[in-house]
Amino acid sequence: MLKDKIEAALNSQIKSEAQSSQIYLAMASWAETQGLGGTAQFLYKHSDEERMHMLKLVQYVNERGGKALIPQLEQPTKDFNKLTNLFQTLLDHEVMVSGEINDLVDICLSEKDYTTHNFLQWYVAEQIEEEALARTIMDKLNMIGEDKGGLYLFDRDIENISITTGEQV
Ligand code: OFO
Repeated sequence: MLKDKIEAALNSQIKSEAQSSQIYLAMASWAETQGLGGTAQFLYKHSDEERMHMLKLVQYVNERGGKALIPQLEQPTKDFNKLTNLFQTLLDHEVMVSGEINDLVDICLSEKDYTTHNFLQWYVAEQIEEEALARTIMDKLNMIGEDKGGLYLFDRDIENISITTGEQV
């Protein structure tokens, strides 16, 4: 059985993962309208990935005798201006989520909930991957700058980057 404090913290993370999915969906849609088809596909996959993070939490809370709350979400920004802004926002967002996961781990330790602590290790590893991938993408974009040919190749190649491993497939 989950302690109330753990249940509340997990429910708050459910909202955060759902909001991440929504934000990346808005980014994907913006990229699609800019003719950045590869970037759009990458972000659609990223949005799905975040929904999966949310679902894992929903099912875990319910399995442990808690009640998962399906949250109301805020409308994400719809204009990202340019690719570097978009991916910087994504990187900042992932850094924030990593902080949330760390706080959750901390709560589990202070409440001596080692089962949830164990469950969260998957999220800890996932955040390392997602942050690293977002940093690699930002490095590439900073290198390309305003070069149109470079941006064309970036958009073509990003479609084949796997979100979970960050590897080219
Ligand atoms: Fe759920 O990993 Fe990104 O936010």
